[in-house]
Parts: sequence; structure tokens; C-alpha cells
Amino acid sequence: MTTVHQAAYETLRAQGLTTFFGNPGSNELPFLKDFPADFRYVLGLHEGAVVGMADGYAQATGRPALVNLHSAAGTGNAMGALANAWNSHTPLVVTAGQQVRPMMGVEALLANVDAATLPRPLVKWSAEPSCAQEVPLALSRAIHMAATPAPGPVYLSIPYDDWKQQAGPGVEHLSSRRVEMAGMPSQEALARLVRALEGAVNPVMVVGPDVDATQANGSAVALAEKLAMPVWMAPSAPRCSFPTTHTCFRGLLPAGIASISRLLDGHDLVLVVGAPVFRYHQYEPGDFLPKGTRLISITCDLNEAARAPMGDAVIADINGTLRTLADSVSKASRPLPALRIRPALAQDETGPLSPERVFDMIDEMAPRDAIYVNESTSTTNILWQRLRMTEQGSYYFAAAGGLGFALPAAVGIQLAKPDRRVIAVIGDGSANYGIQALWTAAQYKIPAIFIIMKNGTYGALRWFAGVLEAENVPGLDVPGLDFCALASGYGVDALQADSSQALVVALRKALSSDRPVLIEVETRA
Ligand code: TZD
Ligand code: CA
Repeated sequence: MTTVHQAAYETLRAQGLTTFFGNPGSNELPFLKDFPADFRYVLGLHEGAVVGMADGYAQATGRPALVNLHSAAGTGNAMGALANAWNSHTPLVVTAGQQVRPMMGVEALLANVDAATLPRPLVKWSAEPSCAQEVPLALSRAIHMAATPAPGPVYLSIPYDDWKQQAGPGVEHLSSRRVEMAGMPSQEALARLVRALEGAVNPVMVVGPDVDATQANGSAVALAEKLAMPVWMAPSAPRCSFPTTHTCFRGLLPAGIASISRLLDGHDLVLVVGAPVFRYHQYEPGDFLPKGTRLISITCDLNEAARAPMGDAVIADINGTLRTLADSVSKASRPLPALRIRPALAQDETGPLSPERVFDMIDEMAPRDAIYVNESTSTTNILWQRLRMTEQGSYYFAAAGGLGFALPAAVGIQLAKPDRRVIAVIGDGSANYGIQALWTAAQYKIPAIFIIMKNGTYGALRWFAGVLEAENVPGLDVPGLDFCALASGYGVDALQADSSQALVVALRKALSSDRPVLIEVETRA
């Protein structure tokens, strides 16, 4: 006899989801019972941290990750992190324990009332199986739904009495199913794209997070070189999809309608790949595109394609399409765009360090293939100007702007990529939203480096208050925080840096440690 529990673990094993990220409660214990030796459980002390770690892990591996939350309260705590996962197309299979079926109707303590509605609209699919025998099918469906383009989180609520029930007939067919998207454009569509690209006098490419997510970075470089095109990172970038040292690279697009239009002026064709058109932030009314400019986007996401306010879209396999285009277009006779001049290195001064100086020092000392996780909100432009990022999977940022991503995600990414060094740069405001992940880093010996930029304020909100002409706003300063004390409270080694010399020493120690290290840096606001 196969139980629902056995069938579920067989499917999880066959589909490669052998790492659980979770925070358990009584509803979940029957699922975790007799936890198999070839599985591992990564405990997070808050559900925001749990989903953030799983998000980083899934993005870095490119494979769905399994999350196990506690009923409604655990799901509620995870919602901010789900917003980020939804926007970054992270394949997450989020499961939550439900009360036993005989006690759901009376709404006993820990019943998740209307469970499938709770995580919407931040999941691709949400369900509670109608009977125990449906659980293995629902789990299999959840995994394939999460992984198939456009990837994203899915949610399953599972009553805890289901696990010991007998599985239904035919359950053995489920575990090894393959579900694949064959997403190449038709010959005609490809020919149209090639004609548009070859016919453009001054084309430009805008690359987004799904170029990096589908490991299409090399294909993007090949196409840019063939067409001698400048390349921008799409606004509000959650990943880095193009080597920032490449001669074609122009930088990160700003996130306002008018600013983007201004920067794209003079181009007759804009090719957007693997990004929404566009992920705006501050409201800057204006024309979406300069006059006479045509826009075509290649995306894996039907929603992105349909909601764009301008341009044509092709929903397709990003890497395959880019590679085919790079092979098909004839080489442009234009010269390659000239290499951008890098900003001069920041001077050393006494007192709190400038963010420019901090990023210069990180760039100088970090390994060339370091992975950066950014949640230092007011210094994002400085980061993009000063950090050299050349490899696939070198940069992560909260895709919905929900704080509490970077610290946990850094832990998940470092767990997924033990051969590269993860360096998270986090503001003294942002660090508080996912701080519990420090404990997981310490306990599981995950040697990520956390650099806390301590300027005592919500710097990005001060900037925004200026944009919005909102004066005399309360609640924008965060004095009195001691991150070294917090780190040691969670078991993480901590170092303080109030000068360039101290930062050099701290970075050197952190980079040579095989344990997680937090560095608190006094920075200028
Ligand atoms: N809460 C959550 C979950 N997400 C948010 N994005 C915010 C609040 C609002 N918020 C921002 O968008 S930026 C920011 C807040 C509070 C300030 C972050 O401050 P920091 O970094 O110290 O981390 P800077 O460099 O000083 O801005
Ligand atoms: Ca700050």
C-alpha cells in the first residue's frame, strides 16, 4: 500500500525538490514525519525569511524550491516575500498545513479558512485538494505549474489527516512526469524579427531579469555584438543580465516614463528581452516612447506581453530565440558602441564613508565572480556604476521592492552556490525585515557576507519625499540600531567598520572566513 505521504515524497524526490524551507506548526508535523534521510530541512525563524531564502535558492538554481508554512498565520507572514517571488518569476512550491478535515468546518484553532484564496493574487495557482487521494496529483501539478514559463510561486493547502491515507490507483505515474514548454517562435515570426533588426538604423536592446534567469546572457552579448547595439538593463532590475564591463553596456535605465523615453530617443528600434515593458516606479508623465521609435519585446510571460502600453510582443523561449536571432542576423557594419568611462574612484575622507567609497572597495576586494544581493535602496545607482558584474547570476534585488528579500535571499543563494561568494549590501532600514535569516546562516554554516550600510535613515524615502514634495514627514529615521549586537545574538560573527582601513580589514576577514560574517559600515546619508 502506498500512502499519500509516500507518494508525495516520491514525487518530490523524482522532481529534485529535496530541500524544504520551512517553519513548522502542528498542522505540518504529519507531513514532516519520518523525514527521509536524503531530504534536508532548512529552518527559518520567520516565514518572510523562509520564503526569501527559498526565493534566492530557486533563482540561483533555476529549479523550483519547496516551502512549508504554517496555516494562515504562516502564510500571512510570507506574503511580502511572495510579492517579490511573483514578480521575479521564481518557481516556488509553497505548501501550508491545514487543520484535519473534520475540524475545518467548525473553524477549529489553526484552520486556514478559505485557504486557496489567501495567497492570491501573488501565485500562479492556488488550491486545496478536495480529498486526500488528490494530494499527490495536486503536488505534481503544483511543481509543473511553478516551473513552466513564466515560472512563479504556487500554493497548496493540505489537511494534515491526508498524509496517512491510502493513495489512489495509478499514483505511480505521477512522480517522473516531465512537462516542457516548447516555446520557439514560428519561422515567419523569426523572419519578421530578423527583418526588423536588420532594417533598423540605430537599434538598442533592453535586457531584463529573465535573460539572466534563462542563462541567455551569452546569447544577448552575441546579438548585441552582431548588431553593434547599445544595451541597457531594464528599470528596477532584479538581476544583472549583461556584463557591466562590456563595451555595449550603457547602464541601468531609470524607472520613469519620461526619463526612459529621453534615453531611448534617436533609436528607431528598441528590442526588449525578458522584462516587463516597463517596470516603472516614480511617476514621470510623458510619452512612453520617442516619436518614430518602434518597440518589440520578447518575453516568456503572457501577462507582461499583454499589459505593455506600447510595442509588439513575442511570447517565446528567451534563450532559444536570442540565440537564433544572433545566428540569423547579418553583421552590422556600424562600429561597436564605445566603452563607457567608469566613474573615478572615490577619495578617502575622514568620518562616515561615502557609499561610492564602500562600493569601490567591495569591487576591488571581492572575487570577480562574487554574487551581489542588493537592498541598500538609496545607493542602487552607485552600485550599478561601480560594481563589475560579468557572470550569469551575479546580482539579485527584490523584484517587487518588498524589503526583507536580500538578507534571506543571500542565505538561499549562498546555499545554492557554495563555490561563489555571496555579498549582500543592505541598508540599516532594510536589514530589519529579514534579520532572522542570520540565524539560519549561522546554524547551517552558510558563509554569506552581509554588509550593513548604516546611515541612520530611510534614505530612499528621503529622496522620494523630495520627488513628491512631501515635507515634514514623520518616521524616516532609524537611529539606535546595533547590527553587531543583533548579529552576535543570532550567532553570526560581526565586525564594525568606521573607516576605509577598518573596512579593508573587515572585508579581508570576511572573505577568508568559512562562516557567515556581518560588517556594519558607518555611511554618509
Ligand atoms: N516595507 C516594505 C516591506 N517594503 C518597502 N519597500 C517599504 C516598507 C518602504 N521602503 C522603501 O521602499 S525604501 C525604504 C522603505 C522603508 C527605506 C530603506 O532604508 P534603508 O536604505 O536604510 O534600507 P537607504 O539606502 O537608507 O534608503
Ligand atoms: Ca539607511
